[in-house]
Amino acid sequence: MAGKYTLTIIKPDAFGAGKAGRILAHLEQQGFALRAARVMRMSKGQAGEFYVVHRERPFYGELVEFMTSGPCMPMVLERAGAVAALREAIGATDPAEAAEGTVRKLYAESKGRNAIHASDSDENAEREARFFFAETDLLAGA
Ligand code: 3AN
Repeated sequence: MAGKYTLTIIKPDAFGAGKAGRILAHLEQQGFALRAARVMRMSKGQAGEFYVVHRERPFYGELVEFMTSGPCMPMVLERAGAVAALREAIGATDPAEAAEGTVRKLYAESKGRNAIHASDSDENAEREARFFFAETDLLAGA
């Protein structure tokens, strides 16, 4: 996986507002290819485990509540230098600080309801892709 792939999630705010197609089109225009996708509503247990690195942070409970509040859309995307390229394409965590033309500037509401997740390292991209997808899903997209 290293280098070419990253994991993104269109979060419940953006998915529920019907922005998933526009966000995917935006990313495809920036050279990302869709390799795996699903639509699901995360359980509290799944969201808690996915964000376990944040469990000591004051917003952890709010984050788990939000991520389980409706359907979301995890996807594996492929591009050269995928992790760094997607972090740049989504913009800063707080949409008020996100650069013009980034997904969060265009589609996010707030620091908590910020439209999209993107892995922050190759190691986490691999862990997160395997969290949502089976080996056969990943091979099918390769
Ligand atoms: P990013 O998503 O840009 O990597 P992180 O890793 O600092 O940001 O935070 C993970 C997630 O936690 C964010 N996407 C956001 O949904 C949520 N979050 C971060 N900071 C806050 C905050 N101050 N209040 C509420 N939610 C937050």
